[in-house]
Amino acid sequence: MTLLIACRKIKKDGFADGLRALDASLDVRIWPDAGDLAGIRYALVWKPPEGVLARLPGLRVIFSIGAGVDNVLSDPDLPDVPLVRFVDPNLTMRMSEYVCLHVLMHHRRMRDYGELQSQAQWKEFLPQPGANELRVGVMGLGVLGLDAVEKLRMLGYQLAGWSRSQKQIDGIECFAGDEGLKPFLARTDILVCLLPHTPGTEGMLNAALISGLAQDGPLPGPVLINAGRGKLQVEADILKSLDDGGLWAASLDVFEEEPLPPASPLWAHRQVIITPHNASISDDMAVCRYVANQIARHERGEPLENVVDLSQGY
Ligand code: NDP
Ligand code: OXD
Repeated sequence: MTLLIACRKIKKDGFADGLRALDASLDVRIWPDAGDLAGIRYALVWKPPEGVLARLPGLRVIFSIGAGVDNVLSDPDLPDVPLVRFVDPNLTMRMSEYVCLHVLMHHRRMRDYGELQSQAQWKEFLPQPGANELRVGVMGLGVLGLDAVEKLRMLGYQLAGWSRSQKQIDGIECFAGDEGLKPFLARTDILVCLLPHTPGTEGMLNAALISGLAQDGPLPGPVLINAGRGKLQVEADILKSLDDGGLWAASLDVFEEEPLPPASPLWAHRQVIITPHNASISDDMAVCRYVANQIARHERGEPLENVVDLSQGY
């Protein structure tokens, strides 16, 4: 059995070594040293070079190294075989850590205290409401969003979630679809985005959406936390909203263009926390175990897990 690793911009050797160690019968190749293309049955990809997958006539399954698959679906010549995305407890746990950390950073005003510390200023009192007075809204109630709301709930926040299909989750106010968006935003002080990038979500974190957020919350203004995808956000609108008070603060892990260009005004904005698309990075060995397990399932004739719905794009 042959598996091809076809990735741009990330190290591949760890995946190759890990897969070989887990399954000695697997012939692992790394693009462009692919050998005979006809024998390749599986592909493991992240931003695969366009057109490569279409050149593999025996391809049965594509595995995405990430939970998000926009980087694979953007290949105009993507072959018609199942695309399996990465779902893993370690990835989920780390995303929830990021979400809780950043909700707390803004709630407990750590940017402001950091600035006061840099001026050696002892100022005990900046208004900090209790978690139970703050309304957090999570966009995307999939694998990552559901875990994040569970963990935020333990901290005591008032929680709501928004997704494409209606959900029912104990203790979480659930909104869905276009009609649910307005009321969801109107009750949200801290907005967390864990949505995939699809034609339906592109550009939605824009001025219109920001202006729908609650303006009567206990913080100086609404907060945006985006760890979904950068193509959802309109950075010019976010900057403008930060400057005119439509937003009080933001944590951004993903950007319209990555790496975020040095000239972006987001870098220097006092109320913005920037992380370099590392809210939750897929662990190499966890990916290898996941892929080896899925291949074994497939070879036994069992259904693959976490197959992407190509009609929805996630
Ligand atoms: P899932 O596919 O499990 O969940 C996606 C959620 O988004 C679902 O609840 C879905 O609704 C909802 N959704 C999709 N489209 C729409 C829409 N048009 N309107 C409303 N809701 C919508 O994905 P995961 O939770 O596993 O991952 C989410 C995203 O997180 C990934 O696609 C990736 O972009 C990003 N990510 C970022 C990382 C980082 O380090 N920054 C790391 C890993 C992932 P429904 O439930 O109705 O289907
Ligand atoms: C992912 C990511 O989609 O790392 O897993 O962004």
